[in-house]
Amino acid sequence: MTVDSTAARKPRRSSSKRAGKPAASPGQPELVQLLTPEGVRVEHPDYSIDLTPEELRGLYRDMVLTRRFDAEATTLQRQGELGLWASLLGQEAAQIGSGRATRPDDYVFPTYREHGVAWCRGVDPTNLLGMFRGVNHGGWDPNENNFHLYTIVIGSQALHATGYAMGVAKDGADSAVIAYFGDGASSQGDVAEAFTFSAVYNAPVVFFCQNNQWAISEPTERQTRVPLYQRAQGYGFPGVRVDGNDVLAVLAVTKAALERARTGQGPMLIEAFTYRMGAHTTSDDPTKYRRDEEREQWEAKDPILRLRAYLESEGNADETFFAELETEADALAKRVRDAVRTMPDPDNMAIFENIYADGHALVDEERAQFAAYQASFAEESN
Ligand SMILES: Cc1ncc(C[n+]2csc(CCOP(=O)(O)OP(=O)(O)O)c2C)c(N)n1
Ligand SMILES: [Mg+2]
Repeated sequence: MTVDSTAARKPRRSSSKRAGKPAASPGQPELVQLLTPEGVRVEHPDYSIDLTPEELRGLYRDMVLTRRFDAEATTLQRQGELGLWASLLGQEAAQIGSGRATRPDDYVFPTYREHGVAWCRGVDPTNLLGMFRGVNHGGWDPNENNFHLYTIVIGSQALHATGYAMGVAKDGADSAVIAYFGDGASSQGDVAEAFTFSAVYNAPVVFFCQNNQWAISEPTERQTRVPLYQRAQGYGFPGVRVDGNDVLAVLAVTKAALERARTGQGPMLIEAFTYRMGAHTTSDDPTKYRRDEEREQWEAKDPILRLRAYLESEGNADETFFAELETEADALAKRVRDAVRTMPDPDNMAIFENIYADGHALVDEERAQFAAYQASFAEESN
């Protein structure tokens, strides 16, 4: 799906600000919302935000470029250039809103799907692709942008983030840490342990759970009998559910949570209620376990469409802006394609590097075995 074809819809209602109770789906608890799916600006008693037209356009640009990058990566996988890709389609607001809430000195622990957060942290998108092409184990220096390497072991980064945050507190620094994980990860012991430790040590960490409704083929009702954000209460820190497709609400809520952490008020859990519009990864076929109607319902809540509707109805972005952004997205897509196709293959022996800081006898033995194995091919061909 290209950005422009999805973003062309017009707002369905006037966008004048109105105060009122935030919307909730039937049978679901209320969630923090500042922009309705129709692009109408609403107020929330606990969370407010006041952005300039330029800042609003900036958030829109971030989401459009991230979606385009993601679409390009999916296509590259289909063309055999990547081994695998985990798409963020539908989760742009959750990631851009929270990513833009962080300060450069904050530290971010992502899963494998946080391409939008990486974008906000300043990690070059092409660097995200090396691991998925199988030419490196990460592709960026975590300390350059305070953005840790992608973590595949579900939930483990919640503990890494908690330990890091405890260190931040011991250093007396006023930065915060944010850990991303999914609804499925919330069932992991590591996440429960992270909640316990962070609460007891009052660690400056924000737990950002993107509830995208699915953990591969398992729906959220297989993970929990209570709304996920309510779990925080049992550990002794606040939890909040935010409309994860509303970039303004996510930004406001995450800023507040990070500020709490920075000012010594301890951890907080944010449940960003969103939807994984695509497959779990390119190896997955969601038509085997979920209905098209479900996806269609969520398409009506598209994070990019609603911000576009708001920008247009307020006269804060014109056709030139949207056209230039499309050109910029095309250029980004081309840059990504060119970068992937020209990524050098790693040296065969590189796999033995960076395992132990000071080396290890077993690794040395394996390296020697592998070198001999490779040399045997040269002998055969002689
Ligand atoms: C410890 C561990 N168990 C199982 C897996 C296999 N696995 C990969 S992704 C995934 C589902 C994760 O779902 P969720 O946390 O909701 O994140 P999402 O993929 O939806 O963003 C599982 C079970 C894994 N990577 N690590
Ligand atoms: Mg999930």
